[in-house]
Amino acid sequence: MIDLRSDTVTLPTPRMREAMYQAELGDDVYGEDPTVIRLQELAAERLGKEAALLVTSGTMGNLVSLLTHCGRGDEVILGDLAHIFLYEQGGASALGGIVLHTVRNRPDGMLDVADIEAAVRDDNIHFPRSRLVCLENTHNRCGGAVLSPAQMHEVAAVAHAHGLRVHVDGARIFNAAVALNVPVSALAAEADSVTFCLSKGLAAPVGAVICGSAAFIAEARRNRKVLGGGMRQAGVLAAAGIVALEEMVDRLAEDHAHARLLAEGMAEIPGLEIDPETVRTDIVIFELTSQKLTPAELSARLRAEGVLINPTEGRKLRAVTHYGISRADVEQALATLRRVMQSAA
Ligand code: TLP
Repeated sequence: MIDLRSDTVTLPTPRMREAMYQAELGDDVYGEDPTVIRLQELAAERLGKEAALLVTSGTMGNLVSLLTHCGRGDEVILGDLAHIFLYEQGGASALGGIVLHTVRNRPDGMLDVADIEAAVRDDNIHFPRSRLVCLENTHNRCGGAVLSPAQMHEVAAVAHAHGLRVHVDGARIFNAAVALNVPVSALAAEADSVTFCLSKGLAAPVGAVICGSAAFIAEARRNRKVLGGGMRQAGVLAAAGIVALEEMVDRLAEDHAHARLLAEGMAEIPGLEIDPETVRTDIVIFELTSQKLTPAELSARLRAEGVLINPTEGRKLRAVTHYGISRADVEQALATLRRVMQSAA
């Protein structure tokens, strides 16, 4: 199977498995797991923050961050295509009583600062209190779109001017840094908190890390615990995370090149539409313009031929390249797509 459903399907590298086997362990709820401590220090250093906290998933990282920034009835301003809004069960509202106030997401993943300013509430007894602005970098539903340090600055400046904090869902922030050729700390500089995932393109089996000030992380640790996310000998997981940060960041450029190749090939196939120029990282969202079959049917036919690509919304499908996908896999996936589309024509 050529599995292009997500970069979450990556398996740990041999070096990760070895590091997991060798990992020095302790009870992390007591703060005594040396490998977790090492991962958290490394993550904080890479992101340019004071402290960091290992959590089980990107979803938990975002939820813990929102619970830490906001009280019940407080409001978060975020894009209407944000993962936090679309794909996290509204957890911040369900569990934290937090109000999600969406503004339009531009196709390039950016939010208009005028929309953010218009969404900020005045001090009025009738209104929820605006507390936080969330950005997503790279942006999943916007096809892996990348926000530059200047764009992050633009949003952070407006948020901070109104006394709001900024959280970055940086599930794939290392992809953004590699695509832009900037240090990841440049993308995190003005954020009050950032979550990034170890278990996507970086190929670790489990985990995400929240980075922020020491005071913020101390409070986040309490919120992680109440959600049941206090892990004990988590160093077995953190060991793979350390390898992910030390060895798997630079190679993301390969995934980006493969995604571009895939998009260029798709652009040549009648019945499919994509502008390869918009593909900057590992995510390729393309449109099935042929009415001869539905995205679900195309996905099923591809599966029967050994290629996994999931529909997203409307007539769109998403393919994601990763550590488990070679250039030959991309070529084979394209040949299969061409054949399936031709037989449907
Ligand atoms: N995204 C997954 C699915 O949930 C759609 C994927 O396959 O892309 N933020 C962003 C931007 C994400 O793309 C994801 C995962 C998360 C947060 C949540 O991470 P996990 O899956 O670790 O909870």
